[in-house]
Amino acid sequence: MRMGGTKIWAAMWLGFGMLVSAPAQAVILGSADGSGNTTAPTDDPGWARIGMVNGSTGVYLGDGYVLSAKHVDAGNFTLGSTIYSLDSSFAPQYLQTLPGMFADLVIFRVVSGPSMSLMPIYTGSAEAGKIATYVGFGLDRGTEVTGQGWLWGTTQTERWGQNVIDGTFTISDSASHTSYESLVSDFDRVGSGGTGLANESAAATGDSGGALFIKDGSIWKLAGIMTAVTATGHSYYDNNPTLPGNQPDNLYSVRLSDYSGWILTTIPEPGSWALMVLGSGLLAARLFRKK
Ligand SMILES: [Ca+2]
Ligand SMILES: [Ca+2]
Repeated sequence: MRMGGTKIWAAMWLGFGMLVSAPAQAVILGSADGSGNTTAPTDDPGWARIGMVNGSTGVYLGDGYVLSAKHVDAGNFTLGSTIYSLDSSFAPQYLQTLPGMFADLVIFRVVSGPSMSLMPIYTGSAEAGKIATYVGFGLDRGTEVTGQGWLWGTTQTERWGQNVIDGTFTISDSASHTSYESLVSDFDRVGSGGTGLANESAAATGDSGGALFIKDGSIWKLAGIMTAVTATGHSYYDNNPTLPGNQPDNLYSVRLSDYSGWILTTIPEPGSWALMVLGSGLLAARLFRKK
């Protein structure tokens, strides 16, 4: 764990003001006592690919490559009970989205990474309305704030939760040189007339770099990397008790469909990904023409 992590966060995220001001963490559950979902779900999107890096989360893509958030950055990667060393022969890769601006993503490689099939990346544009399964190693749920939600706890656990993808949002902050498209999920209340899913979830510190999976037909794909939440220290389904109704906190994840071309070309010898590279190359070309 690097002590600088917190500082980097503050510098990067305070600039987002009211909308996006804090890092994402362990998945916070809005149901029951919040301590569940610490083993793979029955329909497993990739539980065993989720590990820890620099005190936060990363996703093992296969072939030794790990995808995480830029503000988490590269480091030794713990997957299961094994610590895999950062491979210094492969420079960590970052994606410039505009001149001097970067997506909150990093790809790095570890030494002797486990053999695992390459994780498919979602390349479509129909994320909105789909149910996402989120997996991360962030802080656990803490003390309840009556009628609003929960404070964050102090321990970290791998946990999964779900939420509907409400839409997209452009995150842009010149102070942190960050600009990228995100997928947004709000933290709806579970029960008591709320519309939250049974496993409705938010995220907390330490979930940054964690996975947003969606099922595309019968295939689980990685569609997002958790990066930011509305506010630090709590997950609220109603962050404004003086206004009628619920004003939920949001969770933001990098929208990988916009950057799949970069991911697939950054990883050498993609082999089974060859066909996908062709398709996403077109996407990347379109993206650059727009700028
Ligand atoms: Ca929701
Ligand atoms: Ca309210």
